[in-house]
Amino acid sequence: KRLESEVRTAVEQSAFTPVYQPKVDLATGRIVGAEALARWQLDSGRIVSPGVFIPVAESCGLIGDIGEQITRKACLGAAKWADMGYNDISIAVNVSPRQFENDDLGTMLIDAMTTAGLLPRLLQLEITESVAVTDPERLRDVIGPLKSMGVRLAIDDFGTGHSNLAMLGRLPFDVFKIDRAFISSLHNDKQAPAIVEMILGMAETLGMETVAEGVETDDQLQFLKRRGCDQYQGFLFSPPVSLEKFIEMVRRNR
Ligand code: G
Ligand code: G
Ligand code: NA
Repeated sequence: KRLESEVRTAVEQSAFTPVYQPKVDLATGRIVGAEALARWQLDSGRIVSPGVFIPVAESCGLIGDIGEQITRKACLGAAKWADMGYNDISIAVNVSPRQFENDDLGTMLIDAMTTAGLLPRLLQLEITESVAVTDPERLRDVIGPLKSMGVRLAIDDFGTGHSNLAMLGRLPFDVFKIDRAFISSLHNDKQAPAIVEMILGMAETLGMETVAEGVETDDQLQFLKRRGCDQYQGFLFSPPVSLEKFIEMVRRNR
């Protein structure tokens, strides 16, 4: 209860801000995007991680407000680097399943883009498999208008849910993000390499882009490169960083 009221106050103070984790093209080593990850900045300067506040925000109905703050700030961040000439670097925001219960989600996302002056093709939405599986019609209604503007759609934590090939082919996804659990087991679990290869094969069949999450070692990187994965993110390249640090990283990467 105490935490809930603190989150409520933080929402009013707009204390939630994004940090940016680079996504890197495996073939070229170039930064091609970033994922915006929410952080709660306390008055003391201390940073609270989403593992603490996202579950609370989801249960007390504040996840939409936090999602909106992160999305608006992240769109402004991406519009800033696009204006600096890095206009091929995308921004991905996480959309919680609970946000789909709000009829204004689509309107908010479009407003966040247009207010920031961000090109729709630079915005990517990361959605977990569960939304797609439980209510594909709802997903299509909300996402359809955005998709036709050029916004791209990614399935997050792919491989952990229950979607099947037939369903995936019919849904408007552009990107698979391969769950971190498969990447971290690549070299100490017999099944993980086969599962990752299967996901990459499926993506190729469906014409989807692939992103590996949580890449921490060079062995993992080399495996993914040999198997034709498109992009990766993870501590091996960089943890999530501030907007200033991200732009500096891009500058050095070019
Ligand atoms: O950044 P970190 O690894 O601590 O994030 C932990 C979890 O919180 C991740 O699974 C991530 O998807 C989730 N998360 C981070 N930022 C956001 C956000 O802006 N919205 C939602 N819905 N989830 C987020
Ligand atoms: O599920 P999602 O992709 O939103 O999760 C992002 C979370 O994963 C963030 O909290 C981020 O800090 C964390 N993360 C990013 N890279 C790595 C990594 O290489 N290893 C681990 N263990 N966590 C990572
Ligand atoms: Na994500």
